[in-house]
Amino acid sequence: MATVGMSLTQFLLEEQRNIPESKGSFTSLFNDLVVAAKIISREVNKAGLIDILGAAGTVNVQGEEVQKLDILANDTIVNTMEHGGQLAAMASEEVDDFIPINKKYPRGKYLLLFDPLDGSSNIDVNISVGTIFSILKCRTGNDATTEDFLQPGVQQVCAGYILYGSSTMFVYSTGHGTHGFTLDPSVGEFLLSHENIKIPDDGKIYSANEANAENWFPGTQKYIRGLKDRSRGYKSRYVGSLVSDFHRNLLRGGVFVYPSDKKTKNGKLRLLYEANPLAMLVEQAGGAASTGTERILEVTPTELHQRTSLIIGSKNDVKEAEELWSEV
Ligand code: AHM
Ligand code: MG
Repeated sequence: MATVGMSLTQFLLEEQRNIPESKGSFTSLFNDLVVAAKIISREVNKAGLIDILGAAGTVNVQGEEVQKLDILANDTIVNTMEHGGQLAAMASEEVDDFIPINKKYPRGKYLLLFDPLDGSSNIDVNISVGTIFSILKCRTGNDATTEDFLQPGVQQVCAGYILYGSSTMFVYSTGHGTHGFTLDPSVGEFLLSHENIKIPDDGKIYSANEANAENWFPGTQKYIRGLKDRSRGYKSRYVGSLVSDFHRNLLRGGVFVYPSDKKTKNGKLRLLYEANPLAMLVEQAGGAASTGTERILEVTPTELHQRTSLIIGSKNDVKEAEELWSEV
């Protein structure tokens, strides 16, 4: 049992000491990520004060409007991470191809995949957004190709998110439980606030964009209709920032559903940057994540920007959804 208030760096060092083969390169990579998180947090917090709100005037590979803060968060991560010597390459939701490490810097064995600012369409209205990340080992050494990124989520060595909310939180897992840290601005450190998070097996919250209900397949419609049975006591909560909806459900219990439907055959959310990292975190907390028919972490990706149907949260809620999913 660690001490509440222990810093994220100390906590990780202790965790890594228990892994005999750990040589410190992961810890060093992780520390750079913590610095990037603090920089983005600072910028997000002053979003209303300086000229970083609004659209950048471009669209990303997904055809979505890019926000200025998306670019700022993306560049902060790339610039902070590329010179550490631990990464073979990176991949970002906002960048078409993978991002090689600048030749000026040494390369390492890890791959970093990230959604720099999830929920960024919410930023102009002061709603919580977040950064989601996933770390893999580059199986072919340090000369990465796209194929190296296409590993099922079970291969992740670490996953996490930083939530820029009423406080900034860093939640991560290296496969030894899911732990949460809160940024104490007075000392500039993430301090342990939520050790070994456990999601309740049954939730009372469901999160879905019900404006899409008309396009849902019958199984999804039946599942959500069932949750509306007043005797079951469910509430509907949907922020529209995946990290925020996920974080609330992780702590309180509940299920987040963004299914594939008649219009978006492959779903909306991205497997590598969003679904896989959150699936690792939820499983480490005792929950589950599914496409409706398959465990998210076992899906073998075929494309960097692959989308997926996602049902994620409390174990029994996800199970119930899976049972109804294929009904026609
Ligand atoms: P983003 O990564 O471009 O911000 O998009 C993902 C977001 C999620 O945060 C959120 O859960 C979802 O899109 C909301 O989609 P919708 O507006 O269709 O409900
Ligand atoms: Mg996103």
